[in-house]
Amino acid sequence: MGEATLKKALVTGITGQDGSYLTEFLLGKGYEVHGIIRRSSNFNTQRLEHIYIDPHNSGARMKLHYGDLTDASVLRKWIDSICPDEVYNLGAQSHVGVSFENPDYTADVVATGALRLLEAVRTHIMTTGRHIKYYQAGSSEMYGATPPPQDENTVFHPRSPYAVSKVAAHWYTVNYREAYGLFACNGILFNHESPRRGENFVTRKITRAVGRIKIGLQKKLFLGNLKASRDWGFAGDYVEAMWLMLQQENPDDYVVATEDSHTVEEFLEEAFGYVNLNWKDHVEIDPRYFRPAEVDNLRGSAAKAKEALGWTPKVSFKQLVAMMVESDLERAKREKVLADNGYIDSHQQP
Ligand code: NDP
Ligand code: GDR
Repeated sequence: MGEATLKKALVTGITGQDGSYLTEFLLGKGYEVHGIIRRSSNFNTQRLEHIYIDPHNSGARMKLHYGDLTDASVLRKWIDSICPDEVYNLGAQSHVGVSFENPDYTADVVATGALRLLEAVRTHIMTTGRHIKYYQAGSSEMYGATPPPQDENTVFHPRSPYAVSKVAAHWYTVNYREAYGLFACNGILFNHESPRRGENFVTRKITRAVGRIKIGLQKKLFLGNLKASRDWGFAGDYVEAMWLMLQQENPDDYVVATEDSHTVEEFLEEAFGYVNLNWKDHVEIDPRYFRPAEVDNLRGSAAKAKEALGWTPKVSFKQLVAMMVESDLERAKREKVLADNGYIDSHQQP
């Protein structure tokens, strides 16, 4: 494919779990991928290292630009100078628990951030006459207190500042589609995990601990509510659904889920059981991790995505847990070598 014909995607949140899988996927499809990254005092591009090619190399098809969803002018600048064909808005303060502690910031990034990006896309289209397709990273958290199964017609009842902000971003997206004819889609994605999942989300927190406990680097794991149920899928499967939404003839909203749900306790059993440990010997409840309002039960119905997009999840719950435990076991083994040789403090828990 010649350079002139490369499709261009702009991804916010490229340094996150989904950003890294989506970038791999889009590069595989022949796209040039532009990502917006935040300035940080430490490098925050670890999840992209394996696909990074120095931009001085003419073969580099992933390009990173500094920006922030709280800064409208920089979003407009990158949309106008990159001229993407597709924009994926994955950037977010994505931790539900943290959103209770930083509600104002969460709303600024998640809700108003989406609005800023939609405005940048709209004004670019208006002034250039070009086409841009927009994907909004919606969440099953928007359903909150509404019982399962949840699909595209289920009433939203958000239970955290994060979820309320995602509902606002959802409706901004619908509004820009209806008001301005934007090709804008909401993916309502249920929880999806991977070995690249942030370490303070419950699945990864558990599998990190399983690896470290098995290898003798840690004894206890402190958790909050074990009774909540989640519909957990594999992030690598879910990014394909994002792309598929933007390849349809018309823009629409889709639930993406496995349709299978498990409690945190069941995740513990599966993860500790995988390495022949009993979670009850290691887990302690710390009320610090309870949330002011909890989402008890999420299980999606992805019939529409299956029918219209031809999408199906490939990785089962058991396979997902095994993938994450195996990866974190290997990581713990490497940490053990460093700890035994005095390079890191083995008592320092992640
Ligand atoms: P992560 O938390 O792993 O990644 C979030 C990304 O957003 C990171 O790249 C982060 O940058 C970036 N970011 C944070 N704040 C800002 C900001 N102010 N400006 C620009 N970028 C910012 O999330 P996931 O990859 O798991 O999720 C991707 C998206 O999908 C999020 O919007 C999330 O809310 C949503 N979602 C996720 C689900 C899941 O189960 N994973 C389910 C449903 C929706 P940095 O690396 O610098 O922190
Ligand atoms: P969630 O994911 O809130 O569903 O949001 P998380 O893994 O944080 O919590 C899942 C459930 O586990 C319970 N829990 C704990 N959670 C954390 N983080 N830490 C703990 O120690 C702990 N103990 C118990 C929680 O109370 C909750 O019930 C994720 C994020 O990726 C969002 O961005 C995304 O929108 C939704 O999934 C779908």
